[in-house]
Amino acid sequence: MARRLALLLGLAAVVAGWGTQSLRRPAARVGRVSRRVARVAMDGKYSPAAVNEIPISSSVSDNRPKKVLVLGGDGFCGWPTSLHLSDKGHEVIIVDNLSRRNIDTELGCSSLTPIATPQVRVDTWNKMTGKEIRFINLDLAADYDLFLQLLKQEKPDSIVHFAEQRAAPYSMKSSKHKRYTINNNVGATHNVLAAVVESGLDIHLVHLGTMGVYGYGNSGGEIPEGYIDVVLPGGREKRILHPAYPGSIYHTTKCLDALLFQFYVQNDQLRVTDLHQGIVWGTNTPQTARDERLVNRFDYDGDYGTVLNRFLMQGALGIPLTVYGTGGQTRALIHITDTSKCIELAINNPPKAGSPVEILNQVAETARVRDLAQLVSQKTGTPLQFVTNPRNEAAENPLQVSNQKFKLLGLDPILLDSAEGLLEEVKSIADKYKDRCDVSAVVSKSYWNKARAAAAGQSAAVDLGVLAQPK
Ligand code: NAD
Ligand code: USQ
Repeated sequence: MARRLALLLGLAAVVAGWGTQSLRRPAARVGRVSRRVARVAMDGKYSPAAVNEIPISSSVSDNRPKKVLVLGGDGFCGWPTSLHLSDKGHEVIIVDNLSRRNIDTELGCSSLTPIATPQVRVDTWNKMTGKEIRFINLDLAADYDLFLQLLKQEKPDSIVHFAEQRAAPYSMKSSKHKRYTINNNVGATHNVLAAVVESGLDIHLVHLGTMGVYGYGNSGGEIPEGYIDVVLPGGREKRILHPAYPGSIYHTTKCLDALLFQFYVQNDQLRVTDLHQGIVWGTNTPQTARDERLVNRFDYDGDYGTVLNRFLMQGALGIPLTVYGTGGQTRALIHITDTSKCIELAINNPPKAGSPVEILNQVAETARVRDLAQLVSQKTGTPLQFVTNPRNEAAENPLQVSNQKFKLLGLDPILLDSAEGLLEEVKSIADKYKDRCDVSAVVSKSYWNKARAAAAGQSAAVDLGVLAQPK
């Protein structure tokens, strides 16, 4: 009965025309040669204004092998990036407190793929390649003195900072989760900055931020890379950080991080690159695919699973595709292999000391959620299921994003249109490990506020009923 209802909902969506849009049609003009800059008029409102050429403002190309600390190197983005950097000849030291693995235990859910322990992962890679990745278990938000000691001892050229609680739904579950996310993320980032200053070393910090710091579609046009030119009251022109429009406590931590970077760069002339990354999809990279023990994490649950990977997993298992609201949310995407490549481009192009925080949009393209669902539905025959949105977000939004800086650095991003094989690969990984899937974990049980919880409560029985019966 519930399954039929889901099918009917899916069909209704298709009849309403939601499912028939081309995936590329709403996509941003990503990667144009110029970017549109918004100006704040005297009344404080944005209006699209001048077109402005912004090259990488201050970077110095430096392709020498480097010693790199990868903070959060046991995670979904950090692990493949560590392998990619090692593969390219950089010396990699992973720092991670395994909090993500502990959160799996808290949530009673684990990666769809069976990830090996950090020790097994690193040993496997080291034996296979003759290179050496080291692993250090350290809490960046708590173990300041140990981290400072590590910096002084190892003297890294670069730090890549992935080590934050990264799920928006997890950050909105309860006051406890909100407080943890703020304390962990802002605490870790500030400790890293303070330790770099105290060490006296010239270390380039590359941080993983998020597209969500900009909000989605609040720029009055294409989202520029970090900064926006405004005309202040009185007619004075100024370039400022793009205003922050976070949509969750998690996203708010990235906005707070951005202010910390701005302060430390100005006060201590640190070299900082902040990468505003879109939603990462995919699982394996050329390096993680080399051995089963190197397999990357695959989150599919309602808190940590991100939209396209969730849809591909749901499609593989015959679980109706959980489109929140109308699915009119447009978001930026990037494949995990490109994430690793972008990080290497970033560490090889550090900004000069004293120049503003270098901000790059780490995205390949944008797509609308219901179009992603439709794409997966066409591949798998699994219907869409429109469920009450647990999140407080715009039901429909356009999104245009500039990614010209990475393109200028040589990135040729993977696009969904030509990623048939990679989409198939994620689906086949989901299929391979489907016995590890806990279907009850698929539904999101995290609501942005009381009104969202109440609204979801009205339809929860239907949603749960459908998801309890995968084919
Ligand atoms: P993840 O949760 O898989 O990895 C984060 C890692 O950091 C985990 O291994 C965790 O144990 C570690 N960590 C967290 N707090 C720590 C602390 N205090 N001390 C030491 N280690 C700590 O997340 P991910 O998907 O790999 O994301 C990595 C970064 O990229 C995050 O900062 C995230 O905000 C950003 N990002 C991710 C995506 C995405 O789609 N996954 C998109 C945009 C940006
Ligand atoms: N969504 C669905 N159905 C689902 C899951 C999600 O419709 O089953 C919708 C959400 O409502 C949202 C969109 O898909 O509108 C994206 O959700 P998501 O969970 O894939 O991504 P998000 O919560 O934005 O967070 C992820 C990462 C985060 C990163 C961010 C980049 O978890 O670390 O910062 O993507 S961005 O979205 O560009 O800000």
